[in-house]
Amino acid sequence: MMTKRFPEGFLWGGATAANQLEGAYQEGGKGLNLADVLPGGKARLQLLGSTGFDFKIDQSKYTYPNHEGIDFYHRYKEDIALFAEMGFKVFRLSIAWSRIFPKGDELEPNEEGLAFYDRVFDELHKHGIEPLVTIAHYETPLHLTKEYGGWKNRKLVGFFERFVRTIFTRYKDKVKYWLTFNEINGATHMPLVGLGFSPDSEETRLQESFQGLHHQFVASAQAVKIGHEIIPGSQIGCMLIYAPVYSFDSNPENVMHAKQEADIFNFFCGDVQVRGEYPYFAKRYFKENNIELDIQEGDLETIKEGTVDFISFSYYMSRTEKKVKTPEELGAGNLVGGVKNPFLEASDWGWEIDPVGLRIALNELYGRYQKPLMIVENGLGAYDKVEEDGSINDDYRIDYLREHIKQMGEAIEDGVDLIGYTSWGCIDLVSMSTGEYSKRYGFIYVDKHDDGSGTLERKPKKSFYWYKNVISSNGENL
Ligand code: BGP
Repeated sequence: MMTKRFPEGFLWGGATAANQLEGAYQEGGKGLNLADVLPGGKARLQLLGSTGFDFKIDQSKYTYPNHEGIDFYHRYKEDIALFAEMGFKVFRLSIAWSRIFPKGDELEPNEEGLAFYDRVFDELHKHGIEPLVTIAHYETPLHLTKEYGGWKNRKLVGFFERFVRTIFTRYKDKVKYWLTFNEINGATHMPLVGLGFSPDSEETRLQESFQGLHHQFVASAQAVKIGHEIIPGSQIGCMLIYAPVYSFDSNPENVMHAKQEADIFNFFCGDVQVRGEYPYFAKRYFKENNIELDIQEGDLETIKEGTVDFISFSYYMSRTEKKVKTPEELGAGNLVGGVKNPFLEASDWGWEIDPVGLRIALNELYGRYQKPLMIVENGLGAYDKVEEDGSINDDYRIDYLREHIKQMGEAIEDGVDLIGYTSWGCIDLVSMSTGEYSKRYGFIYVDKHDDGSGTLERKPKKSFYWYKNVISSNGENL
């Protein structure tokens, strides 16, 4: 299919996060972080939204796949060479905060950690691949969680500032594109990974989460300001988890409910980070949910001064909402909530597949903010099978990606300024929500399994060659 829609210089690539691929969780002076205490398997899903988690590692009961990841820490050269073979223009990775500041509150950084990312960035540049760095991707140093209560505590703003100053200064000649907090608006759903704490109770969840978010808004705005000072020409973005919200039907009550859910979930954080102000609907929402924020002098000015240069987001699914849900409908929707959409099929993990929703997302975001957009996560988590001849024929993944990329082309024709696309988990890695290896997203297969077995050998899947062709034709050959 010929589209000719993608602009010259479009940033095609893939996305990852340190905790899901590096492994080497105690090497190079790294301290423990939040991901290191998350068990593998379905037990994790319950934990993510739970209250009162104790942050202990119990190897007699659970496995901890993030400890080994896919050993990118030692194999990054091989992996980057494979990304280069696909023609990646950009590679999204995160810097594990606890490699740089093992406890998070030290005054001096850990040189071994800094040197590791130097090697990775140098390797990327050797292959002409631009790094896109997430500063915080669900990796709060564990000490900051245990000692300070995570992002609820104002002190983290200062610790984070030291972290960003350190990495901006160190990598100023190597990294131009930065993202502050991964999926910042997922925080109220999953405070554990987003904010580095487990709420005291259901009653206090929103109060604690929005206070934590306020601290992240200030920290993010400070990071934008500092980044622009230290790295002239740097592009610093926010990162949202975006799921367009549909009304289940044309009942105005449901339409209004869907709109309010969209406001709170999709736009709240974006409004703060892009427009530099709390949204107009925040006041009533805070009042009705008994949320009282401790906002200190200068915070609102900082937020106003530190607005982002572009908006990045993850897109996996849409969400269908109804004001009153029957018991059968409750929990029948996606990870992000809602009810089942009768028009959509779902992945093996129940995530509804909705390519048109991506065009809607792009139009909604661009319509509201008029800032360049980048899709920094999208993809299909699926079970893959290695055939007897060693091939992996992941046509389902190709179909999924093709349909989403077509809708990106449509959105560009609609007038949306889309600058890049990094598909999630370009190499198989540990799943965030379920801690499984078997939920695979990659163009590159990694021989590693949920029971811990496997050689870690890398192997291109059929989608590897397909994506290579997509990139070399700048999105024309789908
Ligand atoms: C996003 C996270 C990623 C990632 C992805 C896929 O929410 O930013 O870290 O893993 O979702 O989710 P999962 O790994 O649970 O399939």
